[in-house]
Formats: sequence, C-alpha cells, structure tokens
Amino acid sequence: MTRSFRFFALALYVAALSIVTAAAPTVTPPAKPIITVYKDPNCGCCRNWIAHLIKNGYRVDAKDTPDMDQIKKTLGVPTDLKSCHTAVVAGYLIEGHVPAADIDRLLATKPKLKGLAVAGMPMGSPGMEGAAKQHYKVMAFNRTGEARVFASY
Ligand SMILES: [Cu+2]
Repeated sequence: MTRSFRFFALALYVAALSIVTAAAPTVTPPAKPIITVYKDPNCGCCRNWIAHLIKNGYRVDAKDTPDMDQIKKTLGVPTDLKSCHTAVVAGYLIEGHVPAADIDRLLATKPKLKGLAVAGMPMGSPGMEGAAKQHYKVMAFNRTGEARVFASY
C-alpha cells in the first residue's frame, strides 16, 4: 500500500463517518408551550378539553376561578364567541373547545390575530365527545372582535 493510497483511504473513511453522523437525526421534537386555562372549578367539559391538550403534547397551567365573566371581559373575548373556559398561549387567546390541531397551526404560522374561538359548546368538539355530533367552526378573531372562519368541522 502506498503512502498516498493510505492517506486517500483514511480521507474516505473520515468522509463516510461524517455522512453517517450528519444523517443521524435528533428526534426530540420541540416542547409545546404552556397553555394557561381559566375555568370554573365545577366545569367538567373544561377538564376534558385540558385532557385533550395534554394528550396532544401541551403543558397546561389550569386556573380555577368562580368568575369567568370577569376573566373574559379582562382578556377581551368577543361577546358573541363566548364559551366555557378561556385560555392563553404564546400571547393568543383560545376560547372554548378549540381542537389542539388548530392551536398547533396557529402557533406554527403565528398570524396577526388576537385568538381562536369555538363559540358555545358544540357536541363532538374536543372535550364535548358524546353520541351526538354537531358541525362547528373555529373562528379567528382580531383585536376589534372581527372574526373569520379558521377551520370547520
Ligand atoms: Cu365546555
């Protein structure tokens, strides 16, 4: 084996090794942010929605309060989009039974919005599972309360 061939073989080996290293993926997904959820202590569907969030990788800071109307007023939930719980994540408001997938999309695209809402408590939305299923819309609203459809189910 000539000296230059040995050097060439070594260089090849090093190159192959670095390709293998680069190809090995780091599979740790980025942690999802904490969602603060304000809810009435007696609200069962609120607890079910929290379970849905946790199942989808969110960390939840649940805050019980007997005066949800005051919370909604303070945070600025549009009157016609009110539901049971009100949540805050990464500066966005999440009102009602919004699916985790829509929160994922909101946080991935970071649109100029105040938040998302599912008005009322439609059957079949996350946390409102049961025999009956209603069609419902996830609305995106801005600071002035203007809303448009973000997703339909
Ligand atoms: Cu509810």
